[in-house]
Amino acid sequence: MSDFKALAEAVIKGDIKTAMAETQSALDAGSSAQDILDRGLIATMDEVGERFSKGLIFVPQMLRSAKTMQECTKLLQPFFKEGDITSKGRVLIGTVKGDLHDIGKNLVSMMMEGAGFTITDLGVDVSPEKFVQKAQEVEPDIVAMSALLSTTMPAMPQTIEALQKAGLRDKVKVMIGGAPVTEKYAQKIKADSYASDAGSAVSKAKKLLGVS
Ligand code: B12
Repeated sequence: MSDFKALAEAVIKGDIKTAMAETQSALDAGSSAQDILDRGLIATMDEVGERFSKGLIFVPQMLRSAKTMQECTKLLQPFFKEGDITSKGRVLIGTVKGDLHDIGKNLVSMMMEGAGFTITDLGVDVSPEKFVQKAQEVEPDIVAMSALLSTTMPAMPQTIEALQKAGLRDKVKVMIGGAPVTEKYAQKIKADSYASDAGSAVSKAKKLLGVS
């Protein structure tokens, strides 16, 4: 992370102006958007999480760092577009009930949109009923769920069950992710796919739908 030290410090401090200027100057200096995202921003959010675990910072600081990261991400967004493409499929995405973390979910949406998927983003704290209701409306190819808390992960199988009860389970592929989620958990709850990051979410989504 050493190349992005000033950016990391600004994200940790929640200094939006400096962090955005550092992101822009890294782009101007030729760093790739992917590298800035992975080594500059996501790695720093891990550091923020560790500081929170150790009691060195609290929720307001974590929130400020999150806001700073999100503003920097907006500068990177144009670099993740794959060019002129027809829709590769429809994705309905949301952070599950009880969970307010949306940075990872937003990155997945952004990368998928850039790769040509049509995204309907339900936001955060999305109940199983809401997923079902919107799935009936937009008829997605993929229902994608994000969870960052071990306490909210059970909302994933609850949503899958709700899709099943509504007669939708055979019509959609279910994809899950988020820091505490694992491949093993995906298998256990009978999700169709799991991805550990936004880049592999795109390749796995393409694989699920058999598109390139
Ligand atoms: C920022 C943050 C917050 C912010 C969120 C702001 C926002 N708009 O998102 C705020 C301050 C609101 C917050 C609140 C809380 N948080 Co918090 N938070 C974090 C922090 C520091 C960073 C999360 C993040 O954005 N990471 C960066 C993104 C890019 O990574 P990501 O989300 O993992 O996403 C990537 C992959 O997982 C994957 N992915 C994600 N979603 C999906 C979905 C699909 C379909 C796929 C395929 C892939 C995928 O792709 C993404 C991109 O590569 C983490 C620490 C950490 N290291 O995760 C703690 C952390 C998640 N929080 C934690 C806790 C405890 C809380 C609170 C309970 C604190 C409190 N006492 O109030 C509350 C809960 C609020 C709630 N009900 O949700 C714990 C969770 C512990 C656990 N395992 O349950 C963590 C791990 C911190 C810690 N070390 O203790 N938090």
